[in-house]
Amino acid sequence: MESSFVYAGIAVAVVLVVVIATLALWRRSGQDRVEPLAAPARVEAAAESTALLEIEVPDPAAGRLHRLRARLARSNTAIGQGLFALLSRDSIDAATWEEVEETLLLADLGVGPTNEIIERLRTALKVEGGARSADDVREALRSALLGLVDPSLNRELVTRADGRPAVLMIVGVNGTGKTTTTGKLARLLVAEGHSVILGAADTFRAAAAEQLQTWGDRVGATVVRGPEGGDPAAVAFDAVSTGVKAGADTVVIDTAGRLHTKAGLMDELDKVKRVIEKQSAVDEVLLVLDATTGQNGLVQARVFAESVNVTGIVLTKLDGTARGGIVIAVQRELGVPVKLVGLGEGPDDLAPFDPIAFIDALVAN
Ligand SMILES: Nc1nc2c(ncn2[C@@H]2O[C@H](COP(=O)(O)OP(=O)(O)OP(=O)(O)O)[C@@H](O)[C@H]2O)c(=O)[nH]1
Ligand SMILES: [Mg+2]
Repeated sequence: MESSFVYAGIAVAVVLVVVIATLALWRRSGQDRVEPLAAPARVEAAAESTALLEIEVPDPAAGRLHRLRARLARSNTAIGQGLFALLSRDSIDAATWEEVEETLLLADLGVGPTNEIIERLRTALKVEGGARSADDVREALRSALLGLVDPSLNRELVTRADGRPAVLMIVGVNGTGKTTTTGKLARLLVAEGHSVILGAADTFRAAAAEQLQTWGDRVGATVVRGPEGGDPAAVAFDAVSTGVKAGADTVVIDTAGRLHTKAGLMDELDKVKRVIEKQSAVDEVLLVLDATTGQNGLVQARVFAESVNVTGIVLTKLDGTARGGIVIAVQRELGVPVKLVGLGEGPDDLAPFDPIAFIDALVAN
């Protein structure tokens, strides 16, 4: 009898211990669920970094065009001055015309435009008693070049749309300056009062999203990223829906320039575009070309134009070449206008392309 009391006591004690232990464990795990330790640390870190990060105010577009004109002129003096010297000779003989042709070809104008310019110059400078003033020569050169660069083309970028963000895709082969252009463009848009979302759809390279994040942080533009090696179309889609939810003005999508194969890259760009189009039109596809690559850039342009509907060209590194003729050649090749030009590595070294300022810089004294 007595021993059964002892057994019952032990049983009650065991049950009590088990119940208490279970309760204690449940409370602890409950706390873990409600208060993940990392969260407050992350919030603090974010607050700290926001406080440290000073948002920059980029230069307005108008001011920078004026500032960059000098640089544009510098990079192109070789063409302008070379032609001017040739055409100012006392007599322009066949050998001189050949030199003119060579100068134009070396400036990456391409064969067709070169022949056209020579025709125009021959007509404009024909005889007139041999008296060609410096102004006559400059004016003939200016109007021949201006005719080819076609000032009548619409170069306006679509950066706002009705009731949704405008969507811009930045495409091109690796190293041409896509990410840099995306960052500079974000600054240009912020300077004009747009709210901007950036999409890091180059998931091919580890550092790509980080590079874009740095640009975004500097001007306070949200950057939508995905996992490395993830689906670029999914990142682009997320960026656009983030833009829609936030009521942003413009979404700019940076894409990869390098894949295992060229066909793979074109398929991917096509897919990115189609996936975006499930929720929004794509307003601009801007092809980024490196001006220093000359004729090679034209080959690239042709390949891209066959795969995606290119709406504008961004010609980067115009500061690093005396071959500004690519502006004319690439427009001719694609029938698509140059809309922006890159004139340096500085954050505000991107300018809307102004054909008249460009040609004036080319033939300036
Ligand atoms: N001088 C000069 N350099 C430029 C210009 N635009 C871009 N660059 C430089 O070109 C290099 C490549 O630029 P990125 O923007 O990384 O090129 P990307 O096309 O994104 O390259 P991938 O992501 O590898 O395909 C960088 O060192 C830029 O600073 C320009 O207008 N002038
Ligand atoms: Mg890039």
